[in-house]
Amino acid sequence: MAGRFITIEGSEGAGKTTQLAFMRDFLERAAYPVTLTREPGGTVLGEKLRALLLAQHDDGIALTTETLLMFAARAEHLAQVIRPALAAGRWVLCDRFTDATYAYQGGGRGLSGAQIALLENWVQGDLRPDLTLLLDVPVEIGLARAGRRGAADRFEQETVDFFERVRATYLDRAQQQPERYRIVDAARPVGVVRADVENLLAQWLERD
Ligand code: T5A
Repeated sequence: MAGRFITIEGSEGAGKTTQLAFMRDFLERAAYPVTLTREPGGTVLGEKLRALLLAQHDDGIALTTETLLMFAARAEHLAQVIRPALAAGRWVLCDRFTDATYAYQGGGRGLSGAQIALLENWVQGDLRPDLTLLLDVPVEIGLARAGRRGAADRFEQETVDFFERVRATYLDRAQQQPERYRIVDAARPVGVVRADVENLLAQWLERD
């Protein structure tokens, strides 16, 4: 039986990595085989591309280059990790995926959705996540959380307006695709968010 592909999204400091670890524990307790991974990254080459994407560059990175590097990392991730795991019946939990490209390179930086869709169709074929959890948090709360972690990467140095556009794009996509998306209010304490996420997963498993 083919596995399931679940992604988690949200702007900076929403708590994706924290909740993903709880989701893995929840699914493993229910005896599902889980592969936990992230984007950009998840493979040896992808992690190198991630380092390039998050680092500061004196001359910046052109938007086309940034987008193609995200999809290059994604193509490798799909080939090396995601497709083999799904084919083996594993449940893939991925920290960000192509919705992040729509939110950051699209909403944040202004690349058209049509151009992103071209790359999405080329790189992914018809593969899309089965379920996407959007951890929604006001920008200032998320940035304050991320800021407590240490030096800001290239994306974290963007303006509040940029992250407002990222958040609005995520919410818009979630409203347009209610079958795939679940929105979680991630401004609440970790344990409360965790309980919500686990309830949503349990409901989704029942109807799956
Ligand atoms: N990107 C990515 C693109 O531009 N395009 C793309 O296509 C893709 C795939 C790296 C960057 O790449 C960009 C977007 C990103 O800027 P990333 O590493 O996933 O991607 O990005 P970050 O959002 O920077 O990851 P963070 O680690 O900041 O955020 P998380 O994972 O959402 O948050 P987490 O769990 O690490 O928590 C952050 C801090 O908050 C605390 C945690 O303990 C931690 O200290 N925390 C809470 N505190 C209070 N209440 C809660 N409910 C909390 N939940 C967590």
